[in-house]
Amino acid sequence: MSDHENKLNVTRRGLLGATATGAVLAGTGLGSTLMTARQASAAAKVNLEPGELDEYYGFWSSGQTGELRIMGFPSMRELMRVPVFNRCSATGWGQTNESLKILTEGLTEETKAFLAKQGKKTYDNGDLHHPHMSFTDGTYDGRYLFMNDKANTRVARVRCDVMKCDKIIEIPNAHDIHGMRPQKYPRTGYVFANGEHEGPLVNDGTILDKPEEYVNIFTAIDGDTMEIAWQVIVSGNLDNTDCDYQGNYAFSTSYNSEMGMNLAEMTENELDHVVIFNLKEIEAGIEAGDYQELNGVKVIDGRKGQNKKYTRYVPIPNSPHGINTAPDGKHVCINGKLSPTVSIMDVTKLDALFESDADPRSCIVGEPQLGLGPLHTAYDGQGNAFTTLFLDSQVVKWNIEKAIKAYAGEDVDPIISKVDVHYQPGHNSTSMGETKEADGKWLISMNKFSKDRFINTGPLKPENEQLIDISTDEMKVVHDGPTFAEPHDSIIVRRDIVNPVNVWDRNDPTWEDARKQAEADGVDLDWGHEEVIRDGNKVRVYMSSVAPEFSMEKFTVKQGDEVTLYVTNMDDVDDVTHGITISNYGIAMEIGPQATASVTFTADRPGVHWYYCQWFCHALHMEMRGRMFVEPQGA
Ligand code: K7E
Ligand code: CUA
Repeated sequence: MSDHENKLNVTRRGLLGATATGAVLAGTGLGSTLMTARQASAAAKVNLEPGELDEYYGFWSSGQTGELRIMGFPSMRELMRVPVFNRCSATGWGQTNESLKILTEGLTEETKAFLAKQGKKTYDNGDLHHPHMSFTDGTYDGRYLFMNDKANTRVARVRCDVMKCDKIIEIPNAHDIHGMRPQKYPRTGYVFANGEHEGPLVNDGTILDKPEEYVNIFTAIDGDTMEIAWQVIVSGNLDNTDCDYQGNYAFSTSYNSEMGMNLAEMTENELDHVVIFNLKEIEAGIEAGDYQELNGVKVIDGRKGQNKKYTRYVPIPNSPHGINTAPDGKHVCINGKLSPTVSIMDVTKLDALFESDADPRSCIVGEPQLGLGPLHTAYDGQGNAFTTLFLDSQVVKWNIEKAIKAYAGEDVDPIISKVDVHYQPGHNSTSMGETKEADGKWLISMNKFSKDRFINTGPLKPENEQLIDISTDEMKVVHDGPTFAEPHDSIIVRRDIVNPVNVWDRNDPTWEDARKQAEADGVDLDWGHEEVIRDGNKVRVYMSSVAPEFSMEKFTVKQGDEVTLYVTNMDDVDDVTHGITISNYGIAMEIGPQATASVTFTADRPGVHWYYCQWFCHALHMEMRGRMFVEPQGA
C-alpha cells in the first residue's frame, strides 16, 4: 500500500494536467442524493435481524496479518479467521504437528536449512493479498480457496469443506508472489502466480548489483496436487494476473518494464505492458523439451525477442496494476494506476497476436479516462464496470460498450456515475463479480484509510471497507466496515456454493501421521483412549475429550522428555470444540468435534502444570482440566 501511495504522490502533479475530465467529474459527487425506496430496502437487508443469515460468503485477505477471513455478506459481520501464513494463539496453527507439517513440507530444502539456522521450522509471517476460489466452467465450485504470500514467496490452499489450510508451497526461482488467480475454464486446473520482484535466476550471491541480469518468473501451479506445473521467464516485472474464460490465455501486468531499481527508474516509461501467456504453446514447449530445469521446475524462456509463441507484450499506459476479466468472457480491464485510463483488451483478438506479427496494441479496443489512480475493476454482469480511483477516493461506474465506441471515435461518454469512498480505495469486489455469474447486487470498496470515519484508535487506525448498493446507476454507500491490516482483496460468493461440514470425518487426512503413530503404539484413536507410551526419552500421551472432561485427569513425564500429546475430541455435536492449553509451557491448540490434534514439546520445566480446555464447551468447562507432573531430572 505504501508503495502505491508514494509512487502516486510523486507523479500526481504530472497527472493532474492530463485529467481535467476526471477532475471535473470528481466534483459531481452523488453522495448527497436522497435515498430511494429501492436503496432503503437494500440498506435494510444489510442490517440483518438477530438470527438472520447472510446471502453470501465473503472471503477476505488480511495482508500482513497473514490469515484468511470469512465474512457474512452483506451484513459485513466477521465470522471466522483461518490462519494460513501467520501463527495463531487460539488454534495452535504454527505449533501443532498437523499445522507444522503443512507449513514446512512445501518449503525448499534451502529455505528449511536457512530457517533452521534462525531456530525456526517455518516462517512466522506472511503477506496474504489475493484469495480466490477454484472454478469449474467459469464459476466458483466451492472446492478450494487459493491465496498468495508476497512476503515469503508462497501459495496456499484452504479446503472449503472444513475451512482449514491444507497445503502451502514455496515457489522456487521466483521472488515474492503477488498477483495470483485460478484458471476459470474448463476448471482449476492451474493457479497462476506472479513473482513481483526482480532477481537473478540463480540467486546464490554470485550476481548482486547487476540488475541487467535480473529476471521475473511467472508460475503455473497444479491446483489439485499443489505442485509446480511450469514457469516462464519474462521481461519486466509482474504485478497482478488474471486469465480468460476460454482456457487459452493468462495475462499479467508489469509496472516495471524498465527493470528499474528505484522509484525514478521504475516510473520512467510512459508505457509499461501486459504479458500474454499462451497456455497451449507453453504446454507444447514443455512437451517438446524447450525448457531448462531449475530447482526441479521446468522453466521456459518467454522474454521479449525470443520470437517464440509463448508470450506477447502489449504496451499499456502507465505502470498498470490490477487486471480483471469481465463476466462477458471477452473483455479484460487493465487499470492504469499512474495513467487515468483503463485499457480494455479483447481476448478474441489474442490469437491474431500469436499467429501473425500483428501490432500488439491491436487487442486494445477501449481506453476510457476515468479519473486519478485507477487500481482495480469489478463487474455487475450487465456490461458495466466499477473501477477504484485511489487518488480521487472514488469508485467510478462506467459502461464497457460505450467505452469501446468512444475509442472508435463515437461521441459517447462511458462514465455513468461516481461515488465518494473513504478513503483511497485499492481493490473492489462485486457479488460473484469475477465469475460468469456476476449478479450486479453489491460492491465492496476496500479503502486503505479510514481517518475520521470511526472513533480514534490511536496512531494505528483501521481500514474502511464500504458496502455499496449497485442495483441502480446511482451507487449508494450503505455501510462502513472497519478492518484490521490489511484486506487487499476479497471475493463475494453465493452461499449455496459453499457447504462446509459441521463435524470432522474421523478419517480426515489432516491427522494421518497421528493415526499411523497410534496404530504403531496399539492405541485406538476412535475410542476413548488414555495411554502414556514411553519410547526412550520420547513419550507419547494419548487422551480424548468429551465435554466436560479429558480422559486423563493426570499424567507423569520426566524432565527432559520429548513429549507428544495427542488429543481426540470424541464429541460429535455441532460447535462443541475443545482445546488444550498447558500452563506455563506455551502450548495451546484447538480440537474440533471428532478431530485429533497433536503437539510436541520438551518437558524441561519440572513440577505440577495444569492443562485445561480453553474453548468454552460446557457449564463445567472451568473444571475441564488435569495435571501434568514433570519429575525433576535424577528423581
Ligand atoms: Cu492492488 Cu496486492 Cu491486489 Cu493491494 S494489490 S490494493
Ligand atoms: Cu472442553 Cu472447554
